[in-house]
Amino acid sequence: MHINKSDEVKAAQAEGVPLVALESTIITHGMPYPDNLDMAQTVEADIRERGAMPATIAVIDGVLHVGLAEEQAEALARTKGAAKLSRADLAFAMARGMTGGTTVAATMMAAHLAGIRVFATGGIGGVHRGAEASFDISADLDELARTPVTVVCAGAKAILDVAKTLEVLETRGVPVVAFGQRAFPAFWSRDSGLTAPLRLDSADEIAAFMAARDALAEFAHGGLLVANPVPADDEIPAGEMATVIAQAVVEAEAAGVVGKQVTPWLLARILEITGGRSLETNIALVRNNARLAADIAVACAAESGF
Ligand code: PSU
Ligand code: MN
Repeated sequence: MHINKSDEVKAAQAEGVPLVALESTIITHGMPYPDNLDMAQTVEADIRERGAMPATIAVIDGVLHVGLAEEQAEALARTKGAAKLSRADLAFAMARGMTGGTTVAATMMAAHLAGIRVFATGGIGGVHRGAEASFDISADLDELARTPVTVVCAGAKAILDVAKTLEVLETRGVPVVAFGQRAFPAFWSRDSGLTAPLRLDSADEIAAFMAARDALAEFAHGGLLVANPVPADDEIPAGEMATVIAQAVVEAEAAGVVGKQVTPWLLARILEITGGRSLETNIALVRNNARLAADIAVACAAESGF
């Protein structure tokens, strides 16, 4: 079998317990060991605490897992040389018996296949700075346009061109909702300096929006992006991040980093430059997103009368 749901995920679906999908590139490529494992376990616990069931998605030895057992999560967090699997790579990894973390795009595909509507991550991929020359635009954006899953993130990573990322999302018809504020957040910072197109203030409001979108499902509408600002106590203000990011981006270019390596390389370099502070913020924002995603999944279940 190429696809495997964990027993816990199967039981949750049989009993109507709301589910929240989690990605795994953040485990394999987004953070160093053992912080990655710690983060993965804490985030799963956060979701359970809010009355939902986590389903971490990853490919292990060619099997697409929806829901990981503890030993599997631990092994994945320790794996050196795991692949980074986006839409284009998912079936290839399954055919070739590979092990890898799924990006936002591939996790959305797997979540939709498994009947999971809500997914929490850190920050989505987007339009890279200099994309007018490199054409480097994350497959996450196209996936959001096409696959009906609600993705809770802390905005686009500030290593990107956030304004162009919002433009592409608008062109592709993806609703972008800032949670509890007007500003579109920028991952480590609460405010990117740009206003989000839409704003909602509670999980119930988001669930109601999702239900209204379901009424238009015939038009094959895709995903919904919820941008949840990092808690104020954990943020690194945009002004401070700007110099760090600018330095990392220049260094990446000088080192000739391209393609899939760009995002992991920049995250790792920013961690070094900030002396680990960016990692603390990254963990805090993922936890914050997991809690909101769980609240949304619970609100959706109430809305649909479970
Ligand atoms: N959020 C994080 N850390 C990460 C990522 C998101 O806090 O490492 C990953 C996600 O899996 C996202 C990917 O899909 O970075 C984007 O990569 P790219 O720009 O190559 O599409
Ligand atoms: Mn890319």
